[in-house]
Amino acid sequence: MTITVYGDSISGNCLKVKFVADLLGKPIRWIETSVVRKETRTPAFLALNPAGQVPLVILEDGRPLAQSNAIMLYLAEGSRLIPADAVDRALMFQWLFWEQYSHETAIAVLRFHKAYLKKPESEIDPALKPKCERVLTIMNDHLATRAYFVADALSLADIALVAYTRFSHEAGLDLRQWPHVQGWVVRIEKDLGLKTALPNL
Ligand SMILES: N[C@@H](CCC(=O)N[C@@H](CS)C(=O)NCC(=O)O)C(=O)O
Repeated sequence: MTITVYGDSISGNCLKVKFVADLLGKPIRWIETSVVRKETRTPAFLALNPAGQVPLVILEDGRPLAQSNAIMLYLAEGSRLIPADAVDRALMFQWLFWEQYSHETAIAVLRFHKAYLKKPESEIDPALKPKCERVLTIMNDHLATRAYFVADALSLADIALVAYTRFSHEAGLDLRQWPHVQGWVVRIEKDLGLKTALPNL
């Protein structure tokens, strides 16, 4: 049976689910659910996910599952996207947790405020931009000597991290300042069969 994905196509968290499903050849039924139009806050949606957030999937047996990284882990179980070695797998989790705690809360939030809520600079938390810059510097330093985040191969760590990094320009960040990150974004997009989202490439 096909799983159903409630997702918003502007959301990196939701696109992570589509990237993994497409890469592994798993069919999904996508139900477009707009965050901006508050379709995640209707009584019908809240009955499925009380957190009022996408992505949300309805699994083959009817159980709902939320949280983008949990959904990716479910879809990728037993695949090459999860390292077999225990330490490499733990390192993948390290980056997945960091992505949710430090990366998504900076780049995705700044992008949403600027590109979708169209907030003037004066209404945006001034701490967000330096936080994004620190995140990109950590990634750039890591990628200076590596093509992928973990174990020299594409893993869920790359997919989670690329989801919003490829839209950094929409948060007012120019990836030319972080050249290893820029090169890695293009590499991962290619691995995922995506046209680059980066401007001027
Ligand atoms: N940690 C969650 C974050 C989910 C999330 O923030 N979803 C946003 C879209 S990217 C949303 O549904 N926002 C609607 C709302 O909070 O009302 C995940 O990774 O799935």
